[in-house]
Amino acid sequence: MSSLMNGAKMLLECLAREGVDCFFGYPGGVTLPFYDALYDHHIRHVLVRHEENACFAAEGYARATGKVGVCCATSGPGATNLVTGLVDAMMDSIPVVALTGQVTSKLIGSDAFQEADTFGITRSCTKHNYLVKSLEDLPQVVHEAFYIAASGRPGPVLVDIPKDVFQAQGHYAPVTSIHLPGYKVFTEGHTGQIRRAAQLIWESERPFVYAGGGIIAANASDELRELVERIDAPAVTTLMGLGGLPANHPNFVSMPGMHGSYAANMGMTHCDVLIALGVRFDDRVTGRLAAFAPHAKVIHVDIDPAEIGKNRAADVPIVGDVKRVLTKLNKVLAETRPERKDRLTDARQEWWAQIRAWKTEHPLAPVTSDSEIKPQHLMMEIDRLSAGEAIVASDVGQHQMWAAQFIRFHAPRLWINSGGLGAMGFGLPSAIGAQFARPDKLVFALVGDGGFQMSIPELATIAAYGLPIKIVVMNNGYLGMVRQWQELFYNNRLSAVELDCFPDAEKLAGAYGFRGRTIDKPWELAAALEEAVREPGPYLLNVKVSPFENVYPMVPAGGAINEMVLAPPQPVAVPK
Ligand SMILES: Cc1ncc(C[n+]2csc(CCOP(=O)(O)OP(=O)(O)O)c2C)c(N)n1
Repeated sequence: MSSLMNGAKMLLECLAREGVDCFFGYPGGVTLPFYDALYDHHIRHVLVRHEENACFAAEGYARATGKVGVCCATSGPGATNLVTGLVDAMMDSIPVVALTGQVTSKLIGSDAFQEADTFGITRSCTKHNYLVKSLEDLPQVVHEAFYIAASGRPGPVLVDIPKDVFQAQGHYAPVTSIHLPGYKVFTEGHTGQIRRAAQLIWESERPFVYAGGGIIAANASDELRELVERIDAPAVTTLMGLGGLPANHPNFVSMPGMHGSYAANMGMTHCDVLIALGVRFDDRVTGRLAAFAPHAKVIHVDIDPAEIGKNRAADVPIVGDVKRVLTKLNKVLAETRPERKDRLTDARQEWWAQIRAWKTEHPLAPVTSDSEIKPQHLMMEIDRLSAGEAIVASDVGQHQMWAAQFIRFHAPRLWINSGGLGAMGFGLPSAIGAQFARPDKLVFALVGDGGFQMSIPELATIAAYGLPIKIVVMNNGYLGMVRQWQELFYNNRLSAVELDCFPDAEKLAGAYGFRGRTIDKPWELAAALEEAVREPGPYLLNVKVSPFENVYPMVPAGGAINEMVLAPPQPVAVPK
């Protein structure tokens, strides 16, 4: 039997047994006993400057490693500040355990100081949540929370712990098994459906692979690569799936969807078999659903049965872990590979010729200027310096889309962004989490001038821990993505989008004790980024880019994905 300990120490014991090496949080009244126990514990606590950023940092850690990210907040305002991060983790299926303090059990429901109904508030934005009723329940609950967060379709789990539970004394009894009736994870995939999928693939003239964040979550990149090579199909990876197939792989087309490439969207539209792997047919990918992949039979593999048929009916539905399903599918494909001397061979060659033609007709073309820094130019320079290997944690907006288009990722877990929720303020704190998770990696925090100002307090965290993050602000002086929509769809009536005050980057960084600089000339860009990368510590590079550049291609809201606007309208030449 273990020694007598209080709930706070017991919680730390549980975290240690779950392999937690660091977590992100902010203390308060009811978590005092926990922070007291932490005082001489080996697990590293990272003090962020806002609880929302604790959750985003935990996500950054989880996204960079695949391990569960952990964050912690006090009751009331601390807990409610976590909500955006929890929704974000829920939307993107990121394994996070959030620990919150709660007022003493006997005060619950009395409108006590800093009481909030955290359990009720977070019910719909967590995969599961708990209010711990007694110390005896604590270890079981915490280990269950980690199990639920990481298993099946990953997601956030919140554990709300009243102050008296932290203070109560008891013995830690190791939890040897997790038994959750009603929580079933189907990992294997139906053998018959896998065989049907293989048959459909071999009969297909125009197969197309549509791979998403599920590939990253399931660590299924190798299996995905084997599949595309085995069937020699073109493949796209979604915003959430970038890096799931190396960007320099010959079968990789690019990202599909609202700001996807012409070839990716045309491939989706004209394929006859769509192999959808760990995706959820998000509206930003499908555009108008009725017009999405109209000729395709759909094979849909997902661990979450609720995703199958949610937006698009599947002809071959396969519920399972995409890694295990692909392992089996690859085996069946190897066994059933037909001898090919028929019309299918010609059809497949024509399909590849068509894909290549689409790629060359409308490539994601580099855009540069002699007088101003084009956003695309900035992304191409980051791409050059990262060489497919750096972590890029992005915020939300135009810069995020240009980054997704132009920065190439050669491995999973390098591209970190808020996909489903699109939460501004995500970039900087998620970079912090990623840098703690991967101290060996070059980490860029790529942010807009809007999102940067939402998370600016975290400069203190970066400075305090000396994190060598390269903060690159793509500064267009506007809430760029909203300005783009106002220009294109609201007669250019720019309403509340101008960011007319931005701090001096050198002074701002200097105030925190690290280096910063502003540039606005294209010839300064390469050297300035190189200088930032060479700097052993953090660096803030404020890059002033053309203010009115728009992201293209663009599928207008409600449009079909083959109805892309490829470039800005050209001015009509007036005859002399
Ligand atoms: C928390 C939050 N508030 C508002 C929005 C709506 N929104 C989406 S993109 C965007 C503009 C972002 O501007 P900026 O950070 O400067 O990046 P840019 O688009 O210029 O690259 C806004 C306001 C959001 N996504 N998240």
